[in-house]
Amino acid sequence: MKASDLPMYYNAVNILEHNLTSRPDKVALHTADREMTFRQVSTEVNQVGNALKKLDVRMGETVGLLCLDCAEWVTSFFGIMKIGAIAVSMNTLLKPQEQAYILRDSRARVLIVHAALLPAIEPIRAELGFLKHVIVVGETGREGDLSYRSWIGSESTELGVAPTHREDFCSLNYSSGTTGEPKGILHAHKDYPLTAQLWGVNVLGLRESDRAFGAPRLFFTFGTGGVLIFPWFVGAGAILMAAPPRIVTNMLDTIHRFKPTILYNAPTGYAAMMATEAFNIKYDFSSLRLCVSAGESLPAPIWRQWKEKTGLDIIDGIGSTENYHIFLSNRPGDIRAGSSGKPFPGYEVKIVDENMNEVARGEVGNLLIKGETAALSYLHQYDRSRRTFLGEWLFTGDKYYVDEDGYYWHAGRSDDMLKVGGIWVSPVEVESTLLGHPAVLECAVVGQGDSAGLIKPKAFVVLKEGHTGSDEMSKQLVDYCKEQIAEYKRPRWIEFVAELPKTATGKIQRFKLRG
Ligand code: 3UK
Repeated sequence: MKASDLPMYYNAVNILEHNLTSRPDKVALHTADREMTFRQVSTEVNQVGNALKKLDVRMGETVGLLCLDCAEWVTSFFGIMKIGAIAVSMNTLLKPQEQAYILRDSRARVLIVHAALLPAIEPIRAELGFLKHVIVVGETGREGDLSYRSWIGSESTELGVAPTHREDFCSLNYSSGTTGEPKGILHAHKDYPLTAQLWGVNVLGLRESDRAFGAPRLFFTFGTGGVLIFPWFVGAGAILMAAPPRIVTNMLDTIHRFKPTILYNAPTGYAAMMATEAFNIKYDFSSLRLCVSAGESLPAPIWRQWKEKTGLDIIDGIGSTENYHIFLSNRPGDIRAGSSGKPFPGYEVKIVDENMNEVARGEVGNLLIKGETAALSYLHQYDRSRRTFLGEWLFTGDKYYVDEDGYYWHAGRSDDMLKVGGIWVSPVEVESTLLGHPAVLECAVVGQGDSAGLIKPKAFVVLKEGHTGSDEMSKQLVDYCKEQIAEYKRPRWIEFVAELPKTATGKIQRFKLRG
């Protein structure tokens, strides 16, 4: 499928509405408080769209969406898209000042916010000159704010779709950079069906009978695509959970109750489930047929332990907000544990050196990708855009190499790679080795200068329950690494910590650990 296969005037609300002819009464959304059919969702989407128009929201304008993963996130998102506006999918875990940056940068005039998240907005409202209307999902806190239910209550359930061009923008996500302000990334209507077809259908093999569930939240494109867009593209169901996925029993309870067939998570999420006593006995996993991991590389030991305990394969694929979703992936029936799999039709990839020349097979270099779903730039960030969006190619910032069989292996971020004794060491490889040790729950390896000022690997380790950090344990771990990988790659220091710093989306923030 190519972008040019879509009608020139296309609106991604089609991903919801194509279901109205074939399966209007099928349950489209399963949530703890309500179930909605495709018809019911569509009716409410129309009401949201009409209500937004009454607030004078026009094509091309942004609407902030700061909501837990509940039905209102979905109806708002599609309502915004359907009238040709741009949904700003806001990260629910950010602090007020970060939300203020996003609302200012995106210039949202209307904000739809969940009552539970009002505390992140209240302290900054006075600073937000552009923000005129606040719609609250739940009880309103303040005079002048509108409550979502009464806001849409008297609106017509009929709404024509805006004549958007397939290349018009429909969503804006802010990607938590490792340093600096978050980067606003605009995606177009075309990116939704394309990613759904290219990876969701062609690689993952989604079908109508599936039900998707995951820890990645709807504000993150890994979650929006995986849990909502791709399932609806094929008429499958979506399971939403408003409760925080970092509490692992929330995940387990939801799997048990709603019986998903597809599960999305980051590697740390899979590790957390497995660290729960008898998780696969106490909770019913029998509905699952496939699991997906992304966000960071999935170490082979986690892949193997999960397979052993659940019998399920995890499909690891690398994606990014810049590309909307996964562009390099393992696939059912063709998995190499620990790798990111292989390229698939729709995306080209290449690995280049500092001079943009392709490196030899087996050598580590910078991963570039080319495909029709890449964003065009970062909003208001000219310099960073020019370093990332290189014409047809997207500079991912990831280091990769290809093995003899054509599988791609992540070797850290451009800025995470370590030169130790003049030789590249991938912190990811050291981490993945340590994770093979039975006492290690999680770990992160960063570069630290030694007494001579030379960079060496240092490991921060979270131990599993029942193990304690000690000199003896450090020695055991280092010896273990020496056994498993080249000796120069071993960590020179081990620090035991209770937890690792992570981004809102669950990625370990190695930069915070660098000395
Ligand atoms: C890293 C991975 C190794 C990599 C994402 C799937 O993570 C997503 O988007 P972000 O913009 O981050 C992108 C960066 O994260 N990464 C992601 N997946 C993997 N590294 N193996 C992986 N499987 O550094 C990449 O450049 O937050 C993932 C779908 C949609 C997404 N937005």
